[in-house]
Amino acid sequence: MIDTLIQIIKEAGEILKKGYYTNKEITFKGKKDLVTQYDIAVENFLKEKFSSTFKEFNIIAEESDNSDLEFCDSIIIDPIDGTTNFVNQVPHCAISVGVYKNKKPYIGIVYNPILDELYQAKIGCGAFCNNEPLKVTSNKQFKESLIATGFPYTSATNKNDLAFVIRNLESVLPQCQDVRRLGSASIDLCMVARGTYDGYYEINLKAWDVAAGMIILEEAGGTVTNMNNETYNIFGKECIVATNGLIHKELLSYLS
Ligand code: LIP
Repeated sequence: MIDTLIQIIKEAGEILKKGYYTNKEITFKGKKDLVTQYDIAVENFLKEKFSSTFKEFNIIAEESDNSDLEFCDSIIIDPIDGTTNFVNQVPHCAISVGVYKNKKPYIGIVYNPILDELYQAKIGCGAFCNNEPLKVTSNKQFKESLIATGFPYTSATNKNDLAFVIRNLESVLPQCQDVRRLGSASIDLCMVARGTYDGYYEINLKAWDVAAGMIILEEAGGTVTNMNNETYNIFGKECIVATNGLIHKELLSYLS
């Protein structure tokens, strides 16, 4: 299954790449939440190919109405994770595809066609970027850790969400090496997996932002939980905390 998925995702990457270098029609789903005709085109392409090839799976996708779908044997798609980057030609945007069987993680693929980086993992088989094995850092020192985060779109309209961002930046930033915000949750998780970042946290993510990246990170030896150090629910409105495992408890201790 994984080889066919990769082949289809690489074809979809050509649509993303074409859009990246041309003018886009932008519409707003929310005050900050953008969508372009390329998000729709990539999603439609993937849905058509996946539904004819993998008939036993239903497809949950960012730009679709998923209300009558039950999560079980599911392919979860974010056609362009990092749409604001895509619109502004910041080269951190990716097609994210997570495959779940009986609600359990099975395959994760995150493809950034601009940098031509394809991250992949299948449960029990390790994680790879362009076929090179991925491994989280072995850093135990929080003060030497590079931590990534994200700012939820809802911080424009919800004071509590904005307060969360500021409060936690105030508590994490002085304790670590530095903080990054690249604007694509799926890539952020892969960058913890490849050992670029030591940890990452963010609130209000959707299942399609994290479904694939979580599998890749866990297969690279990382740890993913919610803020209470419990199993992260991809459909819950929780804070995701994703690390190399070694700094996990310390990062959790700074978050509130
Ligand atoms: C985005 C993320 C980004 C996060 C935003 C949003 P989109 O996904 O990956 O990092 O901060 O809240 O969810 O909308 O570009 O697919």
